Amino acid sequence: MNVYKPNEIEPKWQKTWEKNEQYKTDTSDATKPKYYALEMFPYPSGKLHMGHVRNYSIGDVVARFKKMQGYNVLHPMGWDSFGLPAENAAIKHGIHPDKWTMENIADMREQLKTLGLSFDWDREIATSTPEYYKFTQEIFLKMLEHGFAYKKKSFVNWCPSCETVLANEQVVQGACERCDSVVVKKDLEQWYFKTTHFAEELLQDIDTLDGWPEKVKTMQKNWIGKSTGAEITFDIDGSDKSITVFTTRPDTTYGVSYMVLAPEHRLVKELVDGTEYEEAVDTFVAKMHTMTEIERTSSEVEKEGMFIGKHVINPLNGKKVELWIANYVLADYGTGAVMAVPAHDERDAEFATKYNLEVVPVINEDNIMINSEEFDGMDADKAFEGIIEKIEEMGRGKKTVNYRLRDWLLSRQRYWGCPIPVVYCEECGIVPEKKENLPILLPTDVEFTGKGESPLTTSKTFMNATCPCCGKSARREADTMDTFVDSSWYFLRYIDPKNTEEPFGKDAVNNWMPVDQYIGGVEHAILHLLYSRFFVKAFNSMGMLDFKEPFKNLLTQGMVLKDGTKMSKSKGNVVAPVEIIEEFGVDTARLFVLFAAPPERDLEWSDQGVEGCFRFLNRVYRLVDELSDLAKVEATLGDLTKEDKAMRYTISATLKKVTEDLNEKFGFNTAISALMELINEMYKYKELDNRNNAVIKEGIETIIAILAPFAPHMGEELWTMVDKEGSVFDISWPKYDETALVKDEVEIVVQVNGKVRGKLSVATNITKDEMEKVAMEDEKIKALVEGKTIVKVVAVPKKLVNIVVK
Ligand code: ANZ
Ligand code: ZN
Repeated sequence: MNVYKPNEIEPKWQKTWEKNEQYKTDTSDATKPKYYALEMFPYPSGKLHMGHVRNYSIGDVVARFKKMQGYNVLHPMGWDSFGLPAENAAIKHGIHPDKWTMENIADMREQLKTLGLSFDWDREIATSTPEYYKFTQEIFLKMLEHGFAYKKKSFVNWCPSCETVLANEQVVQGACERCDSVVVKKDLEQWYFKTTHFAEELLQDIDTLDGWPEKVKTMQKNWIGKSTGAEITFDIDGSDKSITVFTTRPDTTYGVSYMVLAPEHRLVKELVDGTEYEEAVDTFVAKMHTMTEIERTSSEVEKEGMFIGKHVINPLNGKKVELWIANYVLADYGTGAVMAVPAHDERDAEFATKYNLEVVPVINEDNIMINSEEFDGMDADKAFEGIIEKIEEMGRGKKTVNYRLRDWLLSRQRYWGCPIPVVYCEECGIVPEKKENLPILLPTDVEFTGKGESPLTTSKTFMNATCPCCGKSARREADTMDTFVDSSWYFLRYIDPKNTEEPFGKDAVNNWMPVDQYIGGVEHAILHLLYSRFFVKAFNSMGMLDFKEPFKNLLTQGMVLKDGTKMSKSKGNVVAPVEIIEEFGVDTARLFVLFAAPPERDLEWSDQGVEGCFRFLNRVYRLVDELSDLAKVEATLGDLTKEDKAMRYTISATLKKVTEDLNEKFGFNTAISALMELINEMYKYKELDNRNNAVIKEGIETIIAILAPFAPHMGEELWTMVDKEGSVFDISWPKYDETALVKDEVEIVVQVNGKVRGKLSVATNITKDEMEKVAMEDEKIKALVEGKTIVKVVAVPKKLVNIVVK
């Protein structure tokens, strides 16, 4: 008798796989259909956590299952290795970010390898290596060339603690996503990607993503936030200047009783300069900069504003109304200006009440226009179109759509990111680096103080550059790219990781994209997924590839919780994967995270659950060990007893269920519980005196194949225990025997006056009459109906017979 020793068999199989290059993918092999399985690559923090174990275990089952189903599977892994923690380590411990990062990668790679994942390590990439960021820079230059990257000055989100700007997407409820500090607005010149160029496509194409969770699609739609309305231009009284507003309610234009500019609106300063309002406006604007967007627009917060001494003229009725600035109007939405209609807008109403401003209703309760000149009496919906037409005829505006989506602010005042490959030349202005000069390497003579400007400005070797255009000395761009730039194209690089000429070969990515299954945390539902979709659309429009969406199917896995909250260092409720692996082996850890909850749900950690999985694996091991001699020899089915048929039914039904669960809906937990039942049935069946060797063999082989994707080390071990050659992952996923699924007997229920009185086994194909006859002949039923009048008998095939008596 052998004993299950995961600590012996797991390292053994990992070595064998590595030696045999078991998971190396030949992407040029077109004899099999392709399958690209991808898990979001990790930031190399140095420590593997349970979230990783869950994410990669899910992906590994998918990859192994698809391989066994005959696909050419690509399953790569790499590192999202630029980022702030490395720089903070440099500031704190004086260790260079590159060294810190590379050591962490080495550590984490070793930890990942103990999980027995089927990654093709030959394709490993790290975004902080010059081999990779050379192409991130090349992509930036391409974007610049095509007008998809540009520089502009505007009010941007500034995190005072990280001392860097943040993209809108990185501000969560007015706070820095990373450090939680309150984000303030700063007027700075920054680099942007033109995500808004694809706003409509990004929105429309969401409907093609059938394999994405609805909730993620909704989040993306809301983030893009399309609203339809009009832009209307109001002249400023006594000036040649005008102000354009964006409104979703052109039908209310006759009801405008004042206008509001965002305090940061470019015109404000100009309009009040040298007037009696100047000082008060400056104070007000300064105060606004200390408030977050959330604070400013929250319905809880009191509306606040001031008149700035000017009036604007309503183009429709010539009415002069006051011009105000207020906290509730944002600079970067629409045009940063609002035509206020307190009769029909709640925010305006609140403001008008506070400051005693006029309220002019223009639509009555029946949705009919009033106080609107020639539109009076018209349905408001019709007036919506009518007023837009009139404004367009007058040349005072147009129908327009507005998106909440902003361009992606990509520059960061950080060191540990991809340098932006441009220089500033006094003669030539902003000049892109020449492609042959890439990569622009990060310098090593940098001081990390955590204060002030971008650390790159402290490096003389870096800052002093030559203008690629005129050859004179120039200053290099000191900002680096947001790390989301790195992760917006890594899935393409995996397909062609050794390409030294270009980021990726066009044919290669056309053949292998989209990713068939992408798996990662729901926290990336907006940022990373939207940016990656934008990159693919930009690449497509630049002719670099032919498809439009990167990820065909998306699974967003839930969190790993302990005692009801997310495992985290700060809460002190972390279970380290290594502890579990040392005690029970990695197959147990994998089985637990796959079994304890459906993948998209949160998973509550349970020590008993882990022990249960360990016991289950032991039970499988003992079963196979005991029956291995039988499973080794050839046998024929021959005549089958009722028990043989029942066992074969369970084997095939389990296989069918597991296949369906894995194919369609990530039913890992239900697949595993079906396997558990099969094991129970096998334990009973093997005790029979007249057990059939061929059935035993079929059962054992099926069990091993089903178990293998979940517990791959044990799968391989059991496979050799039954004398099979080669890897269990080189076999085809077994096909279930349809004929075994046809039961020739079913159990039916017999009722008397609706009460269940007995169960009978009958042939599946008997008629209703025969069913009734069998029921009436049953001894127990006979006794129950004796001496009574039979009113009627109802038979439902394969289900029941009901006898009504009086
Ligand atoms: C007049 C009006 C009348 C409005 C009415 C609404 C109701 P969504 O749907 O989110 O796109 N708005 C425009 N720009 C703004 C800004 N920068 N900051 C704050 N509010 C702004 O909202 C569009 C509406 O929000 C616009 O339509 C405008 O107010 C306001 F009965 O114009 B409305
Ligand atoms: Zn120059």
